[in-house]
Amino acid sequence: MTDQSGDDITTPDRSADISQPIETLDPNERLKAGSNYLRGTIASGLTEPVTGSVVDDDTKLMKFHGVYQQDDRDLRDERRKQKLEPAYQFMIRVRLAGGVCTPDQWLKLAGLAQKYGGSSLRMTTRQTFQFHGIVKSNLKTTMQGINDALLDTIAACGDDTRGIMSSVNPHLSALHREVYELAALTSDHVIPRTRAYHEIWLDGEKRISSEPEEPLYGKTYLPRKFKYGFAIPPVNDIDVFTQDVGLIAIASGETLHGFNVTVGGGMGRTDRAPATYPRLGDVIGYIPKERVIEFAEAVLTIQRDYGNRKDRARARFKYTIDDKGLDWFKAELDRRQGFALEEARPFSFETNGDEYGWARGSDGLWHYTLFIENGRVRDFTQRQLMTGLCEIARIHKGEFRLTPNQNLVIAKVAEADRAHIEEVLAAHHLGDTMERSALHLNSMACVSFPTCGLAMAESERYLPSLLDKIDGILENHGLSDFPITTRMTGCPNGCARPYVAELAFTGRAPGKYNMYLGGGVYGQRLNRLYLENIGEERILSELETIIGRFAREKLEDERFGDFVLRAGIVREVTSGKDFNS
Ligand code: SRM
Ligand code: SF4
Repeated sequence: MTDQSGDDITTPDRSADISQPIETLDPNERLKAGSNYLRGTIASGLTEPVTGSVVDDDTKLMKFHGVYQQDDRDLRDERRKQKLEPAYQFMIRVRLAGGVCTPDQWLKLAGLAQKYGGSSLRMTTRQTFQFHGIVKSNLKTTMQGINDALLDTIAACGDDTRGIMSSVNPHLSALHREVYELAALTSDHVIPRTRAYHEIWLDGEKRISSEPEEPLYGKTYLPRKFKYGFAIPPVNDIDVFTQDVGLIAIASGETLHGFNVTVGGGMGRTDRAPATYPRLGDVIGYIPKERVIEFAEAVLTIQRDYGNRKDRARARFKYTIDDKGLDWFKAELDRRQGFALEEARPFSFETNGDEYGWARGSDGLWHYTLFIENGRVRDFTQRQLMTGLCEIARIHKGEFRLTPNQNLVIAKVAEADRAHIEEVLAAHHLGDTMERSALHLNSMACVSFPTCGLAMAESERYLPSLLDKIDGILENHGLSDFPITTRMTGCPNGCARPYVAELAFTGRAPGKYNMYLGGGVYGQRLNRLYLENIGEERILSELETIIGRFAREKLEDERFGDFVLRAGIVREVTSGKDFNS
């Protein structure tokens, strides 16, 4: 079999351990192998005027370039009735390791959103920006605008290494800077090398070279998405145990020594498919900081070579770990990286939430963490988030950091500039967001309707009103403003990392959710399914009873997630496989 460039694709290059003929693998493997390193027919499809969409194969390849084809689901039925094609549009996800951007980049991205993306930017649970609603004719211009902001969207989606996360809170310091820089370096090292991105989106020249185009990935890239995250104890804001690969900083004060490493985390699952489950990563050892890149590359190549390429539902790294076993994995890792892991060092986490308001860093600069409900930046009637944050970007001399909880840190503010920032926050009622209850401040919802093609129930547009009602229950039981980590997703895929929340809801059908209880407050424990497929009335009546008991029986300082286990309301989940039992 040959691809568009005439090369043999029967055996993917560099994937030495894939012995099966490609015909026996998942069709996506054939697509990748035959795509001429992610080019497909994307370039010509963009100029096809008859439809607002691109052909199916190209929608899959575009993901590797950070672009998703979607349609406005609010308009689906109406357009179907009118015999029109769906209202096709595209989502673009920026690659922003560690969520750091400059005020100038903020202004450029906001400008693009205002022009092409419905005047809205979405900050994601992995610390980056998404544009929604970009029509095909504006796609290339928007991608070029992102490039003008000195950013790209390479590997923001697709079967490759996704956006790399890095802890933000509580106090930015030299340690945070060093860890962030390692995260950014790792991201640059593990993204695809194909020139396709530059050729298609930036009109880059086609270069003829005898060098392999994808020395790390080969033609078939990875079996599935692959996620790294760097955490800095005591804050587990990135939910390190949910990452395919986690690195937990081990430091003395501001001096970084290295990282404990975790493997095999992940949230995605499918309802009624017991072979799929969320799993927490295992801490397998320690590496000195100088070894991060070697480690990151070695893990990636193991998944490249041994990940399941026949069944996409079981293609994530967590299943490779469970199927092959941790001992096998560790031996293979040592062999590939050429050094043995050291024994893991002691560490402890206290929270996975954000600390709001002003905090002073070790260098004397100030950082303001602003609550942005579900990461949505636009002008609301009460609060002009888009306008206000752009005004801040115009006067701000430091940087912005997007948090893993969908919030924003206005970082590195000099003492002398604080008052000015506060004035702008007040003028646009942005600080008012901090007056939300602890329940809101500890919540996250995924995007879901109207853009997500996989959504089964509302999430971002619904969670705030549900939280108001739960706040009412807390108040009735004398627990006003009690923090409960609450997360909602519109389907079981887990984009807001619901399976580690104290209280979680995942969409089953319009207005219906599975309800989960018992996650840990620093992301250390999976929760358990409590009730399936229930609507708001039942959710509230169940919570009325459980929160009532919690108010009466809770121990001093006991958190809700711990209480539901102690009280026997749900059984503790002991492993990913146990999640479905
Ligand atoms: Fe996600 C697919 C949104 C973080 C697990 N995710 C999607 C898609 C692209 C739907 C699709 O495939 O058509 C969603 C686009 C919705 C839209 O309209 O924007 C989507 N995921 C998001 C974001 C934007 C949610 C948010 O509200 O912020 C997050 C973007 C992160 C980023 O910047 O890269 C997002 N997704 C996550 C996370 C959380 C994380 O990584 O920390 C997870 C769970 C962790 C994990 O990967 O296990 C996650 N998304 C999924 C899955 C399930 C994967 C699996 O193992 O089964 C899918 C579906 C898939 O890949 O087939 C998915
Ligand atoms: Fe879409 Fe489901 Fe992810 Fe929500 S959890 S954004 S509904 S894929």
